[in-house]
This record gives sequence, C-alpha cells and structure tokens, in this order.
Amino acid sequence: MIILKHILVIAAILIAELTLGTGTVAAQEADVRVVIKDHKFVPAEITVPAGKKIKLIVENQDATAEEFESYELNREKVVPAKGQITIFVGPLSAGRYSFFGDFHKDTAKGVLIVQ
Ligand SMILES: [Cu+2]
Repeated sequence: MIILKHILVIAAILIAELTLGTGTVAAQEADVRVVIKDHKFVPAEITVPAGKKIKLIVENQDATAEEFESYELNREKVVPAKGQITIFVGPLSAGRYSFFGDFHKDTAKGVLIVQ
C-alpha cells in the first residue's frame, strides 16, 4: 500500500482513538490477544462475540516489524519488532473477517470469527 494511504489511515485511527477515549473501561468490550511469531499469526483463528466492541492486542515476537492489515475491518497498523499494538473494532455482526500481515503476506494470515 502507498505511504500516503498509511499516514491517512493512521491519522484517522489516532483521531478516532482520541475521540472515543482509549483507556475507558467499557462493559460491552471483549479483549483478545494474537501473537505474531515466525511471520504467522498465533492463533490464526480468533473467535469473538458479535455485537461487542473488540479490543485486539497484537503482540509481535519477531525481530522484524509487521503490519496488521484487514480490508474487512478497515484497519492497518504497524506492529514494531518485539512490540505490541492495540486495535479496536466493532461492534461487529456475525461473520468472518480476514486479516493479514502486509509485510509477510504469504505466511501471516488470520481470520476473526464473529459469532
Ligand atoms: Cu499496508
């Protein structure tokens, strides 16, 4: 993806996080964690409840940066080497929402299963 698009997406997410007040404890929130290891998502399938805001923590255990990206979820965020990021999505309707690592597309694939 092009750099300008990345900057716009990151800016939009930052504004959304500021507006929504990241860090507030929402009763209707579900927390899930996924790890990036050897350029793969572990687990590759994550099941979350429908109709709830999802706090997705992405931890990168690799020595290289990765980018969490999902067209379905409209999210794109760099995960630094040995670092972690938090992504908020939802509330979502039931279905499958695929995501991938944009820097290692061949191996880093996953799906958020909402039910
Ligand atoms: Cu990208």
